[in-house]
Amino acid sequence: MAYDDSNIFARILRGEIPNDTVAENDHALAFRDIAPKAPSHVLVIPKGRYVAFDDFAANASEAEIAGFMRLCAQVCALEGVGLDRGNGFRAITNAGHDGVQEVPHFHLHIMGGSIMGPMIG
Ligand code: IU
Repeated sequence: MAYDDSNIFARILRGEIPNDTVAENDHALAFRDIAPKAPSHVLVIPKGRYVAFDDFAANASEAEIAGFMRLCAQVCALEGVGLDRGNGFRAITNAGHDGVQEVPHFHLHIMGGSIMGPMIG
């Protein structure tokens, strides 16, 4: 699937749409999900043009992958985000049709602040 530059996260990265940023580095941006499914729900996205997890994992540079993962770690540890309580969290990514991915720019959901429900549903 070709990358679509009109997707909402591409527009957020271009500064066309506001977002509630919690952390950022050269390669990735973390912001609060607009419709949280947990008390704390943050999305981490690469700044590069990657459609989904498999595209990112196959094609991103080592620096992009490291930058993305380090930002995830930062989000989990940040005070005020709600994931740093020592109680754990869930990190998932939806990919493509069967994964019910709504926004075609790779993103990791990091959710916590309460016990998560079943994975399938
Ligand atoms: P998905 O993995 O592509 O299904 O999830 C997309 C998420 O993006 C979903 O949780 C939405 O609430 C979230 N989101 C957002 O944070 N800001 C937006 O403007 C839009 C969707 I559209």
